[in-house]
Amino acid sequence: MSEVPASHPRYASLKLREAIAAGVEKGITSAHGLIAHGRGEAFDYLIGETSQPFAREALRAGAALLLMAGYPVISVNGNAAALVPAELAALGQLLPAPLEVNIFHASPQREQAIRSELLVHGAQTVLMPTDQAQLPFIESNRRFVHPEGLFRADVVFVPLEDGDRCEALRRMGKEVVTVDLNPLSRTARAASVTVVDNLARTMPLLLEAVEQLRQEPAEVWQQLISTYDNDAVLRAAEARIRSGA
Ligand code: PTJ
Repeated sequence: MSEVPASHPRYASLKLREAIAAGVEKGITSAHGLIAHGRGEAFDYLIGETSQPFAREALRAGAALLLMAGYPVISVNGNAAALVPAELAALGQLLPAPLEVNIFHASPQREQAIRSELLVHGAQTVLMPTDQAQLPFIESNRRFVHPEGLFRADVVFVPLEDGDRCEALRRMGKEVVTVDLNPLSRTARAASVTVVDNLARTMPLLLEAVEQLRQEPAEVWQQLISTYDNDAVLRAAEARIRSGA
C-alpha cells in the first residue's frame, strides 16, 4: 500500500479503503459504494473489527447451505468485486458455482469492468444480467438477471445486498446467505443466514469452512442448517454493539 506503513494501527482498515478507492478508479465500484463502505466501517468499529463468534457460527451454516444447494450462485456487486475478487472466484471454483454480476446502480460499463476483474482473478463462469429473465417483486436494476444464474439458483450467496432484492429472492423461495456489517439492516433480517462481519475477513474463513465441511457427510451440513437461528445471531451481534465491549 502506498504511504501507510504496515505498523499503522489502522493498517487493515486503510488497506480496504484503498481497495475500494481503487475500485472506483478502475470503474468497478460506484461512487455510492464509497458511502456504503463508510457505513460498513462504522459498524465494523462497533463489532471490534474482528470475526466474532456470531459471525463464525453464521458462516459455517452458510457454508453448509451452499454445499447442500442443488444450484448455488454467487452474486457480485461493485464493492465485493473491489474488495475480494480472488476469493469470490475461488469460492466459485470450490463449490462449484457460477458468479453473476448484479449491480444496483445501473451501468453496462461497470458490469463489464466487474466481469473482467473477476476473470483476471481466476473466475471460470461469470454470468451477466440479461433482459431474458427478471426477478419478480423488485423494480431496481437488480431485477435483470441471467436465466441460468440468479433466476435458477436455489441458494444465493450475496454479500452487501440491498434489502429489496434480498426480500424478493426469499419470496421466490430461494435461500440467501449474506455478509452485512449492519445487523439491523433489512437484508440482515430477511436473509436465511447473515454473517455480521467484514466481507474481507469473511471470505478466507468461508473458503476454509467450505473446504473443511465438504469432507463431512451431508448429515453434518443438515444438522448445522437445522440448528441455525439467524434471529439469535443478529441479537448477539446487536448486543455486542450495544455493550461496547
Ligand atoms: O455496485 P452496486 O451498484 O450494486 O452498489 C453496491 C452498494 C454497496 C453501493 C449498494 O448495494 C448499496 O447501496 O448498499 P447499501 O444499501 O448501502 O448496503 C450496504 C450494506 O453493506 C450496509 O449495511 C453496510 O453496513 C454493509 N457493508 C459495507 N461494507 C461492508 C459491509 N458489510 C460487510 N463487509 C463490508 N466490507
